[in-house]
Amino acid sequence: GAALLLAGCGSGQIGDTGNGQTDPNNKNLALITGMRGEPFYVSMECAAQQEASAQGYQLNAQAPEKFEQAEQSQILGGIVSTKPGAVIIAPTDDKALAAPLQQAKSNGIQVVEVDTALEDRSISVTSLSSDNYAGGQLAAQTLAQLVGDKPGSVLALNTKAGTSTTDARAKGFEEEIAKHPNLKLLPTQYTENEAATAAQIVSATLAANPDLVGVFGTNLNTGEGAATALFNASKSGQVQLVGFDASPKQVDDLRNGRVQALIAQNPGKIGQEGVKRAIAAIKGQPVERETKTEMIAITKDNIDQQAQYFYKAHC
Ligand code: T6T
Repeated sequence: GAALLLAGCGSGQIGDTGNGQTDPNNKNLALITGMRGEPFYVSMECAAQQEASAQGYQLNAQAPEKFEQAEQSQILGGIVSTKPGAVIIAPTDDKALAAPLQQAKSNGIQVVEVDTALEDRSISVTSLSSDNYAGGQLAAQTLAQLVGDKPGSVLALNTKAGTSTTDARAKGFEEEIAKHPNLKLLPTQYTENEAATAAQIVSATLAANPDLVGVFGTNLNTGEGAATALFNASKSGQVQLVGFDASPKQVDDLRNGRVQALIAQNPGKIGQEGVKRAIAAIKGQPVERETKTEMIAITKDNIDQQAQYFYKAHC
């Protein structure tokens, strides 16, 4: 492996520009989100498009059909061959996307991470996301407050192992729940980012643990699936459900009592800032290495004041 890599170095690999330099006048940007048509990424993309056109840049936005690294890598490969000045990307796996993104970088393409990030911090020029660990802690505090002193079991639903954001949320949640002795944390389970899988896991957990008092869904699909399962078991409002994100369905579920709290992110801000950073990086200007955008806990009590945090299903 190593010898092959060395042999290929600087000697005209596919798509190689030869010098690894970014043309400061390149006006083409690419945005690769984690999944097509999903409101978190739709909100990010709408804001990114707006910022790009305001600054006179073209933004080519693409996404895999599912939150899936193989398809995302393929899309990235296609985009690298079009030589944009920067690729703004939400990597769907914190390791698998490292090699193709390193390849992009070697081709003179600035890499900007939005939402998710690689474990290897040396490839991107900047990373923008919520403070996901803190978001998990906030979810645990919110859940503990909703449950009160009642003793019982609590379940966290993660998505896919290797997703930087939801891994950090699950960790923050687990470490914070440990501070509440009345709450017994069940082993965290993975939904593969499928609502139906989340629903199955919640149904099975209810059957096996009649003392279940709380569930945390670490992202949109996972929380939506958990809400469905609790509703079908007539447990809405008895088992407290804290979700992450604020899709139209999640907001409806909060209003109609199928969900008790949502930790909302600001995907529009991430998309807009991502474009600004990408443009600055193309021009060779300094950019902040890492920035955390705000989150907020939305409950029935404050929902009417938080409409600016609701995600969009389309621009
Ligand atoms: O929660 C967001 C995002 O932050 C996460 O990285 C992946 O899932 C979402 O896109 C929601 O589906």
